[in-house]
Amino acid sequence: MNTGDKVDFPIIHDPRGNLTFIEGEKHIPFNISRVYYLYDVPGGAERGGHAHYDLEQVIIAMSGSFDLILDNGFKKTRIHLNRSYYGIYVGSMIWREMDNFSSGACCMVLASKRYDEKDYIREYEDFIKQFR
Ligand code: T46
Repeated sequence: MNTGDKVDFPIIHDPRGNLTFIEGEKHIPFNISRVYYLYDVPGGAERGGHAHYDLEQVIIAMSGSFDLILDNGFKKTRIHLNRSYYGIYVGSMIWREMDNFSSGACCMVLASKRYDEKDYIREYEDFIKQFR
């Protein structure tokens, strides 16, 4: 799986409301070690602005919408997320930013590892140095 790939999850359609489920190593290419979510994001706010040495993630718009900007050191891609039945795969060494959050947006992230500040590259210059 490549960074930016859309990952479609199963949908059980039901007149009572739809149901989607995600199983680690089956619907996404890693075991889920951590789940976190961003919510109550004020209008105009930006999140992200870093890369990870090792972490893999799948990013999902659980409600509302937002944009995910992915930068592999050579090219930037902007992806609009607005459904809870798919996610975007983000591999290691990708600079990511998120903006354009709608009101009520909730961004859920499935992560391959537990939180580790040492896995972050928080300065863009340090990130870009890895490719030059
Ligand atoms: C990412 C984007 C999409 C923790 O203590 N545990 C955690 O699991 C996380 C994710 C964060 N934190 C602490 C670290 C900071 O003190 O929460 C604070 C805010 O984290 P950060 O500024 O990194 O949040 P975002 O929204 O800019 O980035 C997050 C993830 O950190 C990052 O991995 O890819 O969401």
